[in-house]
Amino acid sequence: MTRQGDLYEPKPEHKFSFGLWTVGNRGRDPFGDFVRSAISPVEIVYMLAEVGAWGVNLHDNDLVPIDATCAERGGIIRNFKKACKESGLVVPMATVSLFFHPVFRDGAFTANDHEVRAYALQKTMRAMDLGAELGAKIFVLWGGREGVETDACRRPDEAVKRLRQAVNYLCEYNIDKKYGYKFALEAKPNEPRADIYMATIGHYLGFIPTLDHPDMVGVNPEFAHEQMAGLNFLHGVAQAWEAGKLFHIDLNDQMPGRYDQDLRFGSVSLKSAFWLVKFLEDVKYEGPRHFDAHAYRTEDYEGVKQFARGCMRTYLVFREKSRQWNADKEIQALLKETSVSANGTPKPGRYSRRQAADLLAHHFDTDAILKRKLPYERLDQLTVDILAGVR
Ligand code: GCO
Ligand code: MN
Ligand code: MN
Repeated sequence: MTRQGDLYEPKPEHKFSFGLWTVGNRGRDPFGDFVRSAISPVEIVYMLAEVGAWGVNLHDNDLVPIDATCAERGGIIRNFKKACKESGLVVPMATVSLFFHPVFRDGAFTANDHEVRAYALQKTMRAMDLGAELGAKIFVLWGGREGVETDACRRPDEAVKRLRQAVNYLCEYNIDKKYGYKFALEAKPNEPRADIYMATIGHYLGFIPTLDHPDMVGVNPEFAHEQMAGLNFLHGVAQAWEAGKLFHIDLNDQMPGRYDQDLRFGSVSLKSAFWLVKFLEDVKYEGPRHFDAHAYRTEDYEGVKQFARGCMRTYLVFREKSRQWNADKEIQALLKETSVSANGTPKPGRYSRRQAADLLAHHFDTDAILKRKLPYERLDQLTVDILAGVR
């Protein structure tokens, strides 16, 4: 194998994971039926091992059918654990489906019907039991149905209160059971509801400090979700990181202004995907790199493997490109050039009266400041050259 080939080969230390629902996606959409036959969770585990993934994530009902008996549940878990052990895959994250069953048509934790809210909590606690049994340490909560088609349904601040109560309750359960989970809250602006509460990463970053156990709770940003809202994904991720809240990440791709596409990572937004990978590598993010995406509806399972390999390969290609970017002498010189300032300029740090007085008294030569160069055109073109492989 060539050295380059090796660089782009997924390894366990890269922490690439896929949900059972991602490679197991059978291509049904609102307009057409399944195009791929069903494959079992055990088969998915072996497929993921074959393509070189490190981890497999799941919703409770991806593994255990919602109507399974206790005995069936036990057998399913045993077989799944065995497959994971044999293939060397780990289960880093577990989650709960609070969106598929029709009972959640008006939401789960925020539903108006008290019984639905209680059922949602029970279902989540059981999903936490399942995840803990499989060794998961991250529990994702995505409130796909926590939203509205019309705001006549309820006051949105009431929804926030109900959500807070539910997350607080689950944190207590986590403590009580000594599961050691970190909860990662996943935002999305719409789909399946017309509007989903907690539309963006930022909404959740504002919500988390209002919880009883804020340290236990962070976010699970998803590329496509911020893209659907027309936002800069990297900026949301960076703010989560800076706040110590980047507990998990969902990587995929999405054309802005379209339906929820869940495309192969890096397949559309090459440059944004590059900046993201560069950020995660630069800050040494150590969590899973989870691909929450699925193959085109045109593919069979060979195509699904190509899809999965493609997600990981693109990540690793951009990781190398970001090393090249960081090592590029011209890029580094340009970066240095953009952050110089004249000697004798007051450098406001921590506030003091004395320092504030200096700053107030200082004369700024704005003409001189304006003469300094900000060569971002060149910097960006160098980035494009690197990505295009001509540098
Ligand atoms: C979506 C979401 C889901 C969640 C998953 C984990 O748009 O459907 O991204 O795939 O990530 O349910 O809770
Ligand atoms: Mn999604
Ligand atoms: Mn997701």
